[in-house]
Amino acid sequence: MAPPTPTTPLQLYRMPISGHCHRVELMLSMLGLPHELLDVNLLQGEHRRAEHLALNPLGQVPVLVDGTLVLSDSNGILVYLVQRYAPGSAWMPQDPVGLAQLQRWFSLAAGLLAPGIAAPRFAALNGRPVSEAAQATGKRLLDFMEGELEGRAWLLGGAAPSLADIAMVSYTSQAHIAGLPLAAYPRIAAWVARMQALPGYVPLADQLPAVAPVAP
Ligand SMILES: N[C@@H](CCC(=O)N[C@@H](CS)C(=O)NCC(=O)O)C(=O)O
Repeated sequence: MAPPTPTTPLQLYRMPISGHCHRVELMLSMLGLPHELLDVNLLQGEHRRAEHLALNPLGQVPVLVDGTLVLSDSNGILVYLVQRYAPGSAWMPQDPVGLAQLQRWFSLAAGLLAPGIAAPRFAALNGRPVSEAAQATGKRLLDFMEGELEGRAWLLGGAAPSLADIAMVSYTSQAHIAGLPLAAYPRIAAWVARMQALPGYVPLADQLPAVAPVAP
């Protein structure tokens, strides 16, 4: 039986510079799912407004709305999109070992990636100094990834990319902004280029949204 197609466009509440949001946007785009992007400006506190808290009481983006279904958490949303709209595809392994390895990358995408690359990148985008401790965390992660990519095109191995690649690529593609240039990591740089060459790849923003002037 063919997987369902959405009857109305999926809605992604996101902030364009957020890699957490970008990984969901990537999956929507690569699966060819109709969707609309709704910007939530965190710098202006829009994630703390009642309308957004009604969608996600944690006050975070991304949030995906699919009809009456409202989902938060980027990695959870990735799992939903594949299981609902591309079940049985290479995006998500089904065997016990493959699933365990995917979960490991999800944990890294929710773990070391945030303090190690996302946080120093965000500091740099804001013109703030980048902490050496954060960079050391980012370096630990990149060293690990470089090792994992030895002899592999994709993070889980195999012939096709998976959700592990989707979860990791957004922030990693802008590690240079965090002061961690990928020139030092040739396998990661080649992997990012492979991801960026996939049909449906959309770039992650690298500029903060303009902040509306505050009334005096
Ligand atoms: N575990 C969440 C984390 C999402 C997250 O940290 N979102 C940030 C933007 S990148 C956010 O909304 N921060 C606002 C806040 O926590 O107050 C996910 O993977 O979706």
